[in-house]
Amino acid sequence: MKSLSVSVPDSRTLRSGDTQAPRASISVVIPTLNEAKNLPWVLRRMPAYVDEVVIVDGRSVDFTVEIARALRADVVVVAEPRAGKGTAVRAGLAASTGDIIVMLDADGSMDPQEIGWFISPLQHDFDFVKGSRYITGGGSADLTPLRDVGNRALTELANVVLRSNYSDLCYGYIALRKECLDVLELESDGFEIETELIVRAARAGLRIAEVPSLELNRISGNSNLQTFRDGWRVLRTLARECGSWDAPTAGARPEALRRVKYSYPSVRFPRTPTDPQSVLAVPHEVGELHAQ
Ligand SMILES: Nc1nc2c(ncn2[C@@H]2O[C@H](COP(=O)(O)OP(=O)(O)OP(=O)(O)O)[C@@H](O)[C@H]2O)c(=O)[nH]1
Ligand SMILES: [Mg+2]
Repeated sequence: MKSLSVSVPDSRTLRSGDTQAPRASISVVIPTLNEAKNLPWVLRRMPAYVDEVVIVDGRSVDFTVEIARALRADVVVVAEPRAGKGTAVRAGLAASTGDIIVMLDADGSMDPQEIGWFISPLQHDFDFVKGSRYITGGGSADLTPLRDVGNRALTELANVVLRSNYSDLCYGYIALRKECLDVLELESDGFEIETELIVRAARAGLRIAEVPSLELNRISGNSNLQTFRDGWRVLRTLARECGSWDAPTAGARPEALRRVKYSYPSVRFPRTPTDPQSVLAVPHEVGELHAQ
């Protein structure tokens, strides 16, 4: 009997001239301010299909940068001495080279193992994907009752003004296509960068999806967010954005985003149990840094 053999081309061996588009590359941008104790957990849970990790630091007085380098030799470190999460995020976005950029925090509250959930809608023609702690499958161990009420109120307000149906405004686990950055013209310096991103994405007509995300407790150290100060900044940003920012695309999905030059990685979505303590051990060389 004749046997039938089928050969499937391996994308790594495709020669130039082959029609298959290159795989989209993924960058992860992480602003860090004294996160030396938390970064090991975050970097160890980074999925293997992430091509580039960019940390933005310039103000840490612990060993955040050294630990990042010890754990991931190819980490890109962007120095940003000016204060503010927004300033850091903007510097990181500008420095990252991936076709897809994911933003997450360094304190262990956002699990890199969820990145696959964020990539999936991008594979299906969405431009901008944000995490939500309020839809089925999402949740938070970190939200205090006061912040929960404040966030719900701000989300409602944003939805009325934007005629959108976001479920979670003040949450910065976001993935987007790099082309979106030109459209969004980001300028915020503080925590309100998340509001700016989310409001402008809606006003610019991007295709937006929300995916569930489980926010965990910060592993160690103190939050840099102040509920009333930053809540007020979010409100002010919301007012400013809806009043004065003119979306360059006036609500129509930008032409540039309709042209996809790459194919998306076929990612698996692991959901391993999340136990920060189990992966907190710091490798030998980093332990020595602490001892100095
Ligand atoms: N480079 C840099 N990173 C910052 C700065 N402020 C905050 N970050 C980082 O931004 C991320 C979010 O900051 P957090 O202090 O955790 O604030 P939050 O997550 O909004 O608030 P919590 O829910 O209370 O943790 C963390 O990774 C911080 O290290 C800053 O001024 N510079
Ligand atoms: Mg945090």
